[in-house]
Amino acid sequence: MDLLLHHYYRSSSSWRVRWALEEKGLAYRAVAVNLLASEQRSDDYGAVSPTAFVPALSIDGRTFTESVAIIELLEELVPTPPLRPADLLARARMRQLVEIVNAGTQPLQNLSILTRISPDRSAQAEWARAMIERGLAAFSRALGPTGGAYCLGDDVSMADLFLVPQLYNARRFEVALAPFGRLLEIEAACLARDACQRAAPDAWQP
Ligand SMILES: N[C@@H](CCC(=O)N[C@@H](CS)C(=O)NCC(=O)O)C(=O)O
Repeated sequence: MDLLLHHYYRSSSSWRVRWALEEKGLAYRAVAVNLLASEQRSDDYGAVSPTAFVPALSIDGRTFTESVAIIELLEELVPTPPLRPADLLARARMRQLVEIVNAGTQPLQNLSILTRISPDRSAQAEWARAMIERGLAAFSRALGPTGGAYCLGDDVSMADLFLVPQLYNARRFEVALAPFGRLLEIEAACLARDACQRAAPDAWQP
């Protein structure tokens, strides 16, 4: 399988996909799209992605965007190790957690939204902080009391792949994380994984 990833090192959605690729031990080529230089809105990248967002993953020449769709496709193409629980109710809980980040948190603090909220950087940051705090609180409530190192027990899952990059964004926007102790424990367990570290922004910083 020939895999080509368009991504940005600091993009949380890109980290999700890099991490899935690493967990599955898949080799891939990567092309950096510099969001701060607005490369996502270039004609060249417009030919890759219909949304002008990263990530985009090309699999044998066919390109897919949206990290949920990409990771679910990888899961179907390469089922082991699994990133979704087999139990259907646990899988639904996982999707709920994924969407709290994917639909309910990250889009509201995305660069293209922040610049429309206000031209003022501190007003943008204040908005982003409020949205992230709200999202993490919802994630914590949805998680409930869990056993095991990860969101859904002893096995890493897509829920973790969405949580940890969102916590990274939370720090960038100086969200107070003390109320989210359980999430920080899960994050520490995830960051101890080689696959997570290989996918992390630090490993890709130009
Ligand atoms: N739901 C999309 C979100 C993609 C997204 O928002 N990507 C951000 C970086 S994390 C982006 O490209 N932002 C560029 C912009 O806002 O112009 C996914 O999961 O792939």
